[in-house]
Amino acid sequence: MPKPAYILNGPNLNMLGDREPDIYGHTTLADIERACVALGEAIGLPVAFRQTNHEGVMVDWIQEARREGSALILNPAGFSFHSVPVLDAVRMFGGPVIELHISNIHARDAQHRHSIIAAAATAVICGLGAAGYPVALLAAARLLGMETPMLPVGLKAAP
Ligand code: DHK
Repeated sequence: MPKPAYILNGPNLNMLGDREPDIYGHTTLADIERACVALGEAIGLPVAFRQTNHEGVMVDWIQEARREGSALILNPAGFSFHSVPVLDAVRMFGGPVIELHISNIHARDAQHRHSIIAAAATAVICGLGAAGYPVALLAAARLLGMETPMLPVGLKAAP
């Protein structure tokens, strides 16, 4: 069994379902966690799923993921646009990093358009809503060299 994929969520994502549903939808973070844990069990990649509103906690968890995890799927939320500490922690990770946003940040207002974290990510997924999470998990498994029957065999996730 590989080390877990860490799926880490930044500020205000605990409010999913309630929060600006026209942008973020009605799915809660608990719904997303359940779906990811079930998918992880199905494909043989355990999942550690967490959310924090605190920058230092996020840095601690990314460092933990570096020691104890295999891949990092990160929705940095509001940290995306200014957090050098989160960026530095991501740069140290060493394994595949998928940055994830529920909304299409490129189509948002100026404040939500440019993620500084993206420069350190292996891949970025945005605009798929809650479905972006299982897509990211499958992509992480593929980047780890695992066989994921839900993704066509032969299509690589990297060059
Ligand atoms: C979530 C947030 O909280 C925003 O700060 C980001 C991201 C977008 C999302 O789409 O998941 O801009």
